Amino acid sequence: MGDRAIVTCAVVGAEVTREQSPAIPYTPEEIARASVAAWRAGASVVHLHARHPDGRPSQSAEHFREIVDRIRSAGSDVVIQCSTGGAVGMSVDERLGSLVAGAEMATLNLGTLNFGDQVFVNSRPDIVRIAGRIREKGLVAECEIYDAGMLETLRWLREKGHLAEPYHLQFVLGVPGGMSGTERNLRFLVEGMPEPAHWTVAGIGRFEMPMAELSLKMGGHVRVGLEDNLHVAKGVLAKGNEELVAAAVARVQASGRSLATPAEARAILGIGIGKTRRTE
Ligand code: KMH
Ligand code: ZN
Repeated sequence: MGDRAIVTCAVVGAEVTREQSPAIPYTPEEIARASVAAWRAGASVVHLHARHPDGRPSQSAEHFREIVDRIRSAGSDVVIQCSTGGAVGMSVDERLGSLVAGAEMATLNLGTLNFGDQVFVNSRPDIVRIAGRIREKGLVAECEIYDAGMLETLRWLREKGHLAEPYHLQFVLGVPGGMSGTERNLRFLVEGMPEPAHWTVAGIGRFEMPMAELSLKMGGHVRVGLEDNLHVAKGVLAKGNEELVAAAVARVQASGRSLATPAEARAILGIGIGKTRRTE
């Protein structure tokens, strides 16, 4: 399955608003519909955040439960990954609300960084606590890495036994305050992984598609979606997540690799049928 490429769609995030793009989904129904559209376009994993109906970020279990149930009721077998990052300023307790029944993966942010004009706080005790909860719930962790020092935290977590197998890395490049989306940075990070792991890249804003192309060339996977980038071309808003997924799928095809189905993504990422426990 070495040539299979996983496309993840980050459908909404916590920051982007409908004032910036009318395509941003807010309600659980809209987020589920956007997720199913992304899956139909070729995404095998969806990265989920939730919102209150007025657009404010939410990590409420009730919202996540409704999104997950609606995705499954629509007949989609997409891999469901829930954010434990939430939004800047949320407490760890609040952030952990997303780990509901039906989630298969969860993000684990490996450090504190400036996030635009704000600070996204992930102290080492916070990370250990979130990693513990992900492990308890039988979910597969995706470690979010925004800066080189976070690879040292990854190494430390592994040495101390805080991070269970399987885990998977995501390099998030282009957040103002983190490493930028350059070839040099991605190669440096991939070479610095403590041991071989599956990895993917989320290029933020204009870095989205160049990083997707580079990742595909280097053997990595790809994340796109409105959480990371609103545009399909300079000054042209995407009509929906599915347009960004379609652009990523075209790049997978152009790279000579094949698109992983959700079942293949589960096999690659070590998400076992029946292994992921119900969480409530
Ligand atoms: N909203 C960002 C502050 C994650 O999903 O785990 C954090 C974030 C990362 O989006
Ligand atoms: Zn996110």
